[in-house]
Amino acid sequence: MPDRGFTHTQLAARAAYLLRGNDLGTMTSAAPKLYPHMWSWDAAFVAVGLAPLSVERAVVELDTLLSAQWSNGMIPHIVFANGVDGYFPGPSRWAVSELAAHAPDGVQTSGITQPPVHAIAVQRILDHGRRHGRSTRAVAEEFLDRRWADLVRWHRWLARARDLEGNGRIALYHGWESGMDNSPRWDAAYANVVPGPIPAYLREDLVHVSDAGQRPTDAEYNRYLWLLEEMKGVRYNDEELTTAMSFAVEDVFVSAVFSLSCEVLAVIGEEHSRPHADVRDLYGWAERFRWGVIATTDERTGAARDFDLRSGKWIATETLAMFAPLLCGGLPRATELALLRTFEGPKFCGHPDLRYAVPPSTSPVSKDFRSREYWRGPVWPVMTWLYSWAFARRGWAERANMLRAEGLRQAADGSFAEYYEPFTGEPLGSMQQSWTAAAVLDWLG
Ligand code: 9WN
Repeated sequence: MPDRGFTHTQLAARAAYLLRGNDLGTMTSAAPKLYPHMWSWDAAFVAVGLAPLSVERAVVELDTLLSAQWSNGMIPHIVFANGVDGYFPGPSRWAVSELAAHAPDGVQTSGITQPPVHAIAVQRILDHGRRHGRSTRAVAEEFLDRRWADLVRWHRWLARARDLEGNGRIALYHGWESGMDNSPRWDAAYANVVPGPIPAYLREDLVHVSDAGQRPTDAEYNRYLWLLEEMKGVRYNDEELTTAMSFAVEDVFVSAVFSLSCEVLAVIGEEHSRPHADVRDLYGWAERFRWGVIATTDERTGAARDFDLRSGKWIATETLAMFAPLLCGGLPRATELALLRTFEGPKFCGHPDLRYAVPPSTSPVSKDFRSREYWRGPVWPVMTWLYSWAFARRGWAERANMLRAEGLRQAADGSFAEYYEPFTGEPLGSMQQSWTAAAVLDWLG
């Protein structure tokens, strides 16, 4: 039972009501005001939350996202809702329809990507499909038939276009691609981005989040937008991006997510008699990226690191990314236990001043920690969900349940905030955030 606020029954009802409220028809906005469009990894988590309510509606969510897939295989990070303004940078700033050879017809998208968590949603849809009657199960399986090739194309694009060295790590050309936009992970790489002339702009995010201290700074935004200009300069061409971008990092968290998603999809493929060659490729990528992640780790602590491709330097931070190997596995047992101890110890979930025992985005003992600033410290409930889901999958039921219980205690305030202040539990950023509601629905489903 929650220690304050809503009961689980009330919370589940409110979460379902929230997703209904954010439903634009065939897509769910990531949040009603701040993010009035579909975001790629949000859509996957939203589908996880929709699946226990309606497998049919969860399928629609992923169908909408995949209908915006680029012809090279990339799933774009934003699919813009028709006729909806209110987010910057919008379609005209990205200009992908005019510039990018691979952009889809008839739908407006951004020109970058986001973490590949979609296989998890597919798995949840199939699971819930099995639990319901024959017709619901058929909806889930028909979805898999219809979209299998697109899902494999998406994974193949990541493995080919974003792992040029073949070292099992995904390269990113924008912090937004990591989903952890202003994490201290990217500070050094961004320090080397020198913005050139940027067309004038107005930040819409600050209209919706009145305390600017909870959002990235203007200096950060200038760099974010300069990177768009660099991409536009090469018409979003995959090959040219590799040299044109002044920001290029190997993201260890995304690489671990990719490894685990490849494995999830491979297992689904085997169970549903998908082409043998696809299943073989997926297992191959799962393995390659697992070792890519493990190669970044510290021998003693097991902590994983990102890599700055421009400066040629490792990036070691005390952030959620250091736990990447816990998602995909591969560490020697003793090292894995050491990393789990760090996750559960005073640097993260076990910090004595935390309101709830859930992992903050950046460790409160890190010099980079800021308790209210976006990805520099606050707790993101959807990340608690991801780690609890991954722990359950790895066979650590008790650890998974602990995260779930603490995540639900935090959510009992009913705000479904985008992120929370770790010590006070104050909800921050956007309220009514879809993926926060989705996490709660899965936990209570
Ligand atoms: C930029 C939608 C997205 C999330 C990201 C989160 C935030 C966007 C922004 O919101 O990013 O993509 O405008 O700040 O960092 O993870 O997908 O919820």
